[in-house]
Amino acid sequence: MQTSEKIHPDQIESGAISIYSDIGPYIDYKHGDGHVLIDGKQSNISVQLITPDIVRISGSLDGNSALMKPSKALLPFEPLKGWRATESENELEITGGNVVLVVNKYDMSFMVKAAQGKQCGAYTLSFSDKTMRCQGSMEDGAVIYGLGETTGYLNKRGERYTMWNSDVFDPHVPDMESLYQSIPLLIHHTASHSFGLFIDHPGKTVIDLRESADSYSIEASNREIDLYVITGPKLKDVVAGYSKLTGKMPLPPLWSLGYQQSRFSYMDQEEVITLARNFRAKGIPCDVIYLDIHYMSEYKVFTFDEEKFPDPAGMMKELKELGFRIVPVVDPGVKVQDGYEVYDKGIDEGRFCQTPDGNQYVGNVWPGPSVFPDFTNESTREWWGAMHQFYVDYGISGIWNDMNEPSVFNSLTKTMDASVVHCNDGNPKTHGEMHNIYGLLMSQATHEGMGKLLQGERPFVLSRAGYAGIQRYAAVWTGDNRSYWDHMRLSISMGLNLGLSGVAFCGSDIGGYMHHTSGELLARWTQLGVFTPFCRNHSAIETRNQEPWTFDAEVEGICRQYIELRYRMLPYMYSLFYDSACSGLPIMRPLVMEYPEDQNTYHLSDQFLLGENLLIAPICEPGKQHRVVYLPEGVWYDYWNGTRYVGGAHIIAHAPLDVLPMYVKGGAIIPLTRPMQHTGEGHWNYLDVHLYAQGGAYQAESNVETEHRFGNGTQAVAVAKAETEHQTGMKSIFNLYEDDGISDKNTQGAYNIIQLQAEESDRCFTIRVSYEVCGLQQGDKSVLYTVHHLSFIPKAVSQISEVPDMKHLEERSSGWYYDKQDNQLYIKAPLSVLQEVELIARG
Ligand code: MIG
Repeated sequence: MQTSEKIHPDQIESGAISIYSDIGPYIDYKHGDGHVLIDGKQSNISVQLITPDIVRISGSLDGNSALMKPSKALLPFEPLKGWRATESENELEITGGNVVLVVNKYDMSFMVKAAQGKQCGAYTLSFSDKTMRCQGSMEDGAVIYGLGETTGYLNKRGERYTMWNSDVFDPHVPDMESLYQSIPLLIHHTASHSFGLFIDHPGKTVIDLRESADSYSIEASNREIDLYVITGPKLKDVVAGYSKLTGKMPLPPLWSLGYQQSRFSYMDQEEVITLARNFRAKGIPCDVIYLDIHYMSEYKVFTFDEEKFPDPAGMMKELKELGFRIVPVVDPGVKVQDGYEVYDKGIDEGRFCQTPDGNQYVGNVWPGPSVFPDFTNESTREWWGAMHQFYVDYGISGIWNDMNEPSVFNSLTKTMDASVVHCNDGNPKTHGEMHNIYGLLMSQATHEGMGKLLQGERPFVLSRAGYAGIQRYAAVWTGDNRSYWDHMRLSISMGLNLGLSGVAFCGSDIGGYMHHTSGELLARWTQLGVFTPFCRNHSAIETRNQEPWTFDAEVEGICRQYIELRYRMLPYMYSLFYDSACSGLPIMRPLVMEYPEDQNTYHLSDQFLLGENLLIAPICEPGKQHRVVYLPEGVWYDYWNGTRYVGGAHIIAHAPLDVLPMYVKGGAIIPLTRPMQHTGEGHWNYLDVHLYAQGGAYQAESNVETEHRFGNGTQAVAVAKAETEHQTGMKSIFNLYEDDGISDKNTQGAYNIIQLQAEESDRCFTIRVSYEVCGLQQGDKSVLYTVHHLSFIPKAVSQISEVPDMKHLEERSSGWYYDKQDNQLYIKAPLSVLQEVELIARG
């Protein structure tokens, strides 16, 4: 702990100020193979087109910038050809694809413009002894998103971050400029357009959005700088464009979407089995139990402690019968111990990182003195990957990579020495130059290795550290948070910016890791956590237990209810995961992504959308039962009681402890299934499809203050009738994805896409369902459609007969029933691959 002495006026260190010089003036330019090389007095910069909308600008003080190699964050690319250059007295203008670059000859600062002349920033490059710096313009009123895993709020303007993967056990407060992941992506957003700037530098990079009101600076600790401008113009284009550079999350196995339980540590085999039995006895769905470091013998990776886990195979067998998977932690540090196979082999084969004088680099971690694989070599990644046979033999298909910043227990740098050498497949670099990518390469080794060993099954990897592109190999959790309400709130903005930075599969320790959670906090955090892509409850050694039943019956009931809701929502969730795997867009997304022109959304750090149409607004403070929720344009319904709102307004949600404020947009189609104890298979024989009509006409301009009513559906309908302007022909689509949930056959076409369509017109509501893609043979499904908030009373549904009540509907394979009280129309009809379904309800 520090005291006030820290700020003793006589001991304040004055930071050394670096003097930066311009890289210009301009000398000349020449066309190269897929690039333009611009020579300046101090540096040369090269310009390449990666896609018609993404331009790479590399600057080098010493070498030829056109030869600079991108880091392993990037997917391989071939620059496009066809730059055109025109020179005037003061400027060089080069045009390629949809991008125009205007270079000022005086100092070689440049401006990037996109199609339709949209400005994508003005940039000045400069340098000092060992650093290159880029200053980028920030427009008035612009907000800045991205930057991966950082503390703070959604908008990063006014903050400063250091990209340097760090094991931060101290509380994650705004002063923490570095956390475990480094994703140097800035997204500049205004109502008119968005663009992104990605800085590919796995060494230390300082990004300062605080010093100046109208510009930010990026300092890369290197004599070169490598920038990518992603021109947008929409926020979604930027995120999708970034995912073209750094890749997308592969669709994970369905079980990794289930609820997961962890603790540092479940100490022995008996405790693990008892935990699993407890979940089933209490009827709380769960798919995964984590094994933290105590499962190992002397913290040696690829071992089981023979005393505490005497029969891992037997344990795995029982867990399998109960429907559980195990995900063990695997750290990079390998214990220095003669006779330990991993160590011996690694030394023989030269697998570990060395110091510049050719000795093994040894650092202290859990096992004591340890050596660290040099994951920058492909052969070492393969070696490491293949060793996972040890886990696969026990039936394990998921691995948890921790401490891979890498974290080293030394008080000075807390990581490997910067001088440690990485062989990097024959292009050696220092650890200082590659630090931020170490964890990604470990997860790559793990993911690729497991992928091979599992022979057709999809692996799951969870990683603490990462760099741009980590999404290709691992899901990410946000490390050692605390059981603070503030950290629950923080997990939302962290998840949102991770999602905007390409990492769709992310989450935080539910309930909080350090500190002692409370029943109320656990209930609220579980409500939030079941709507984050990665859903795991985890807590630290010596903290109070926080499994769902460790408080009272009320808390347990709330946890069960919401975890069940997650399982019911799996068809919806899994489809969002599939979308994300195709588009690179996040699953949990900030409202600004869907409503980029609505300035009310720009700073929303405590509510989010799951997909496009489901709005989640958690309660993040103790003792609170109300909160303000912003509903953007359109019609919204309270998920729980159906109250109808016209958006573009702030409302006050009432949320007793068992209520998570959730809103569904008019037009939404949300497919659910029955709750289950674990995920099992990825296709659903029973679907419960909820369709939300617009609830009658609405006036886009109308003021919600006078519009909304708390209460039952009757009032809501009355409100709807009072409105005059009719919206007709509303049409919406949801693509429901299903596959076998586990194998990689999905990548060879073994999946189905069931297209659900709803169309609303005057006194008519039509549902159409068809198999858009049918690559997986399936039996018929039983589907119950619930249409909420019809604007008319249905008299008939085409080709389906009416039944007198819900009980009759349950007993039959088809029929319809209209519940006047709730204004809900239920239609039951089988769905088969062969036949398209068309259901028309008329009033
Ligand atoms: O320095 O493996 O963030 O989730 O329980 C602690 C023990 C090492 C840090 C991880 C945490 C995990 C813990 N690990």
